[in-house]
This record gives sequence, structure tokens and C-alpha cells, in this order.
Amino acid sequence: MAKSPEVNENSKDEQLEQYRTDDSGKSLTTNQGLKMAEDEFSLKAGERGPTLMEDFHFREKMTHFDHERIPERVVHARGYAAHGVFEAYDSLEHLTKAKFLSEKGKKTPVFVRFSTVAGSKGSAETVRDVRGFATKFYTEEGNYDLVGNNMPVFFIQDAIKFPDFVHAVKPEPHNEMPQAASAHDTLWDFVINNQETAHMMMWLMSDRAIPRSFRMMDGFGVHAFRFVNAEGKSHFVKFNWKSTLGTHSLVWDEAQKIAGKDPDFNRRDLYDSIEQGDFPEWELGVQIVPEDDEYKFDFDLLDATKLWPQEEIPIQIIGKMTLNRNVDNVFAETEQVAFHPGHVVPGIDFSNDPLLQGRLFSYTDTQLLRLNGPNFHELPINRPVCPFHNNQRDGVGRQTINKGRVSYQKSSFTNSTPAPVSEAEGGYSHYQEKVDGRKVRARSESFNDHFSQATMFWNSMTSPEKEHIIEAFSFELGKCQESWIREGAVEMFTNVNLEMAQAVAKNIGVAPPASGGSNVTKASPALSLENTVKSPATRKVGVLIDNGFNEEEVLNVLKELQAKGVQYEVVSEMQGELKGTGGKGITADHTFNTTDPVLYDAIYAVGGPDVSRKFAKEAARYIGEAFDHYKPIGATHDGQQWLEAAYIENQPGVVAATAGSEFASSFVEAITAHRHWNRQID
Ligand code: HDD
Repeated sequence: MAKSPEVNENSKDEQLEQYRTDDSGKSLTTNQGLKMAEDEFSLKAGERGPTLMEDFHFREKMTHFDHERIPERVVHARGYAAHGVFEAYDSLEHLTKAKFLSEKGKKTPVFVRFSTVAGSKGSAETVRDVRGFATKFYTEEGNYDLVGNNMPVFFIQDAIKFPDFVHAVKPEPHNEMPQAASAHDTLWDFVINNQETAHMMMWLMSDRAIPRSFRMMDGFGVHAFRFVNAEGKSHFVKFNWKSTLGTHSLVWDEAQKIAGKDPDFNRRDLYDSIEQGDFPEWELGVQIVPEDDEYKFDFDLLDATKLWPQEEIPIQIIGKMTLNRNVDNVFAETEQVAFHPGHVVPGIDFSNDPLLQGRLFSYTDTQLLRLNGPNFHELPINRPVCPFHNNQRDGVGRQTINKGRVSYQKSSFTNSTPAPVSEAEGGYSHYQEKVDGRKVRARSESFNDHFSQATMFWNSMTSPEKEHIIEAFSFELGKCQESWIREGAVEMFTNVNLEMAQAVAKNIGVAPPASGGSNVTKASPALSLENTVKSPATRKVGVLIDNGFNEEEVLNVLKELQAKGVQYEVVSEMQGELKGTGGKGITADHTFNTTDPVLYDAIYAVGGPDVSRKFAKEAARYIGEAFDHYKPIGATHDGQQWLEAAYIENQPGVVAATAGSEFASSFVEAITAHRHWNRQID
């Protein structure tokens, strides 16, 4: 048997190194390597004369610039990526022959791109949307792409509807509005006319659609895939990424404000964390269903609008992914990476999910346009770390120089052409599922229940989460101009829950339904964000400080925050050095102007004895806004006056004290809780 090439966690980095170049301090040349003596002035006939055609340097520079842009992705255009490593916890050989899962401790390089779906490449990141979560594993057997989202279900059941769905959610074509938003008539018209969207719309209206950070969301492969082991035995499998920091969200008002204050909020968070060495981590979990159990559930395993409740089909954790390196060049890596659910390795195969089946066509097709031809696999970021050989030739931008005369099968020239290898030698062969049926354009009966799991999702939410869903529906439908769309949506979502539909109806001027509703009582507690991991690590506190602050105490508190992994930025009226009571300094990173309360997880108000009116006003604004967004607020000494002024000193998550160390631990506890929903806001 041919020996597999050695792949370790550095294999991709080492491969990319061949393509990296550092231009700094080098002589400027044309693309032909010609050193140039001048780069600021075009060649002219006289100093005030016309530019000459002869100016090859001008022409080359301008032509390259004119061609710098490529088509953005038709969906998931706005994205950000990083490199990392996946480590298998144990051998999974009993389930799959995939080599990257075959050995305890085995490390495989990965590249992960996170994205929003609807917005264009330059759109804001904290919009209400699904987030893409696409992972490329560079394995010794070729690239394996797990192209998932941060929600475990999808809008539609059959890929043929994907162009319709995307046309409906994108900005409306007659006026190209609204950007990166689902709150408009065409999306909701699509929803009420395609009721299979019900479950996914519940997720989209939930807090999951406004993640606090790419690092604080889970990922899902969505479809049922297959694991196939060396004996040829197949199991259905669903993939789940679980963030070790838990799943946490913004609140809607905050998300909208961040979109203006820092449209790069999510990418900045990812980039900074990696630069600071706070490497984001996810555990990979699988849900396994033996073939014989295919029909055992009250939903169809092949239906992508259904999740597999963890309580029924438990998640087995099989490995961990760590993102530990930012890209060197966003275009070369993040923009040119080409994912495809059909990039599989032996041991991973497909189910007949009609959404997945259609995806298997669409992804290569879209790269042909986006990356301008069939050689995109040669781009450094897309190259497998194992060798690849076949008889495909030529095409735009071809880089490989294939030697020899023979580029066809079969040939009698000795040892001339790459030959297929047997399964035993690692050759991919498709799982031999027996299929029997008539050719029909139809939906399986078993795909027809569009509401039970939508109700299960609702039943699994806590009261604040339900409140947020009602508010999200009210916002989105409230933006729809056609009253029949609002009415249609209320009617449709009455099937999920009557009280929910009534509450939404009242908010959007629709007659609340008097009856109807669902009798589904099932819940899946794992779906509530209240049950997620909670950690203070990498949370960011805005510290409001003025000169004369209580030095000993503040510096101690900050030290304790840091010890728990909490980060902070100092905010004041002016940038630069501020002096404490004992003369020690602290540097203000920001003024009230250059940052904003929505950009912090918590506020720590310290102030000083002689704050100006402007400082006091801004501090009150920071605290008020943090309070309205349910964020932890801490205040010591002079800072406490603002809590009193706002009558919030005894509210949940508001920590005020004069005694230093006790304060720090209570404040960290409040930060760990993420948000304090049981506050009296009005
Ligand atoms: Fe898709 C991109 C995830 C259904 C067609 N999709 C794309 C990306 C992600 C997903 C994460 C961005 C990849 C990147 O960062 O480059 N898509 C999903 C999930 C789906 C799904 C989880 C349902 C379970 N997609 C889906 C369908 C079709 C497509 C049904 C068409 C039949 N998706 C595409 C695409 C994109 C894409 C048009 C745009 C850019 C690209 O592929 O490379 O082909």
C-alpha cells in the first residue's frame, strides 16, 4: 500500500511560504522585473504635454489596477478567515476511514472563513443574519471542506429553490435596498409562500442571528452526511462545532449601533484575539445514526429544515480546532479560498438530502466565475498539502507544468499516465447505497411537517429569549410595507405558537389571531443560550477614568480582571497619560469620541474627584447605554455617583463598592454572566 505523505499542523504554512513575498525595502520593478527610475510621473511629450502611448510602465500599472476586482461571492460575500489546526481526540476508525480522524492526537492544518450571508462585501458585520462557518481541512488524503453555518437548519428543503430564496433576501432589485437585512417585503413574501422556512426563521429571529463574536458561536454542517468505515459500513452523521467560550449574542439595538460605530466589529474581534494569543477554539462533535435507524425519528433525517435534538441523538466530541494565525493577505487567502461541500476524503460521503445534492453542483460552478476558470485549485490557499495528479490540462492561469506526452486514459506508453488506485490503497469510491425510485419532481411526504420543530425551538427558549424573538419579528415585519405580508406572517407563525403570534400581531397593527397554535410540547434545553458555557475570558471592559483616580484600588481591580482573562481599554476625555492619587499613570486608549459603549462587554466607572461636566455627561451616557443593553456595570469611589444618579445601583449586574478585591470578584462574576436580563429597563 502506498505510504501517505506526512502531514502535520505546519504543512500548509510551509507550503504557503513558497508563495509569500516581502516587498519592503526592495527596488521597484515592473512585473517583468525591470527596475524603474521613476514611479510618480507618467511619460509625457513635454512637461505640460500629453502622456505617451509608449509609457509601458503607466500602462502596466493602470491595467493591473483596472482589473483588481473579482466578482464577490453571490452569498457570503462579507467574510473573514484565519488559519489553525484540528486535533483528533481519539481514533474514529470504527465509524470512518478518514485518516485525519483515525488517530488520537493527529493534527491537521485548517483554514476557516466566517461570513454573513446576505450583505455585500463591504457591508456591516453585526446585521441580523445567518453566519457562515466554512472549514477547510488540509488532510493527507486531500482537502476536506465542512461548509456549514452557525445555525443547524436551513430555509429551504430543495436546492432548486436556493436562487429564489437568495433573490428574495438580497436587496430588492428595483432600488437595491435594504443592504444586508432581511427586514423587507420580498423576503417575508417568500417566507409566507414557502412555509418550510418556519423553523429557520425562528432561528433567524432569535439571538443566534446577532452573535457577539465569531469566536462565540457554534457551527453546524446542517445536512446528514455519511461516515463509512474500512468494512464499508455506513452511519449517518451530523457535524457540530462547539465554541469553548460558549454561544453569546448582542442585543438588537446594540447590534444596529455597532454596525455604524464599527462595521468591522466581528473581524476586528477575531483578528485581535489571534494577534493577542487568545486563540479561539471549537470542539468538533458528531451525532451518529446507524443506517438501520433511518426511519426511527419523527422527522426525516434528509430534511435540512430539521435538527437532530441532542437529547435524542447525543453529540460525541471527537476533536478540537484552534485558530492561531491570521492571514498575511486577505485577498490572496480569504477572498480566493474556494469551499465546496463536495470536497471530501475517503470515509466521508453524502446523504440524499436534496439541498446537499444541489450544493454539490453549485460550489464549483460559482468558483469558475469568481476565480475565472478551472485552475482555482492551484491558488496557494486552495492547494491540497498532498500531491495531486490527473489528466486535466490547460485553462486560464494554469501554473502546473505537466511533463510528458500523455494526458489521457488509457495509454500503452509505459507508466505514462496517473492511474486510479484501489479503495484499499486509498482510492475514493462512493458508498454503494441502493436507490430505487421513479423520476419525479416532488417533495417527500416525510418533509411536510414545517412547524413541529419550529415550536420545539420556541418551547426551548427562556422568557428573555422569547421576548427577543417577538421583538425581532415585530421589527422585521414592521419594516414590511404590504399589510398582506404582515397578516400572512402572523397567520403562518400562529402555527408555531399562538401567544407569540398574538404579541407580534399587536405590535405590527395586525388583528391578533383568536385561536390556533400548536400542541407540540417537546423542548430541547440545549437550544437555549442560557445553558451555554459562560466565561469571562477575552471579554472587553471600558474603564472610564479621569485624573486623580484612586490609584491603588483601580490598578488592583485591573490586575484582577486581567488575571481572569478579561481585557480592558481606558476611556477618558482626552487621550494620553492620566495621573492617579499616588502619581502613578495610566494611559487613556480612547476618548469618549473614538469609542462607544456598544463596543464593550461591560463598563467600569472610576471617574475622578474633579471631572468636567462633559466627562460626567459622557460617563452617564456610557453607563446608561450599557445598562439598557443588560451589560455588567461596575463602579468604585467617584464612579458610583453615576449609578445613583441613574437610580440603577441595586439592579442585577450592577456592582458598586468601595472595597477593592471583593468588588473585583463580584464584577468578574457579573461579566461571566454575559447579560443581566432581569433588569428593570424602563
Ligand atoms: Fe452555500 C457559499 C454554507 C446552502 C450555494 N455557503 C457558502 C458559504 C457558506 C455556505 C459558509 C461561504 C463559503 C466561503 O466562506 O467561501 N450554504 C451553506 C449552508 C447551506 C448552504 C450551511 C445549507 C445547509 N449554498 C446552499 C445551497 C446552494 C448554495 C442550497 C445552492 C444550491 N453557497 C452557495 C454558493 C456559494 C455559497 C453560491 C457562494 C460563494 C461560494 O459558494 O463559494 O455556491
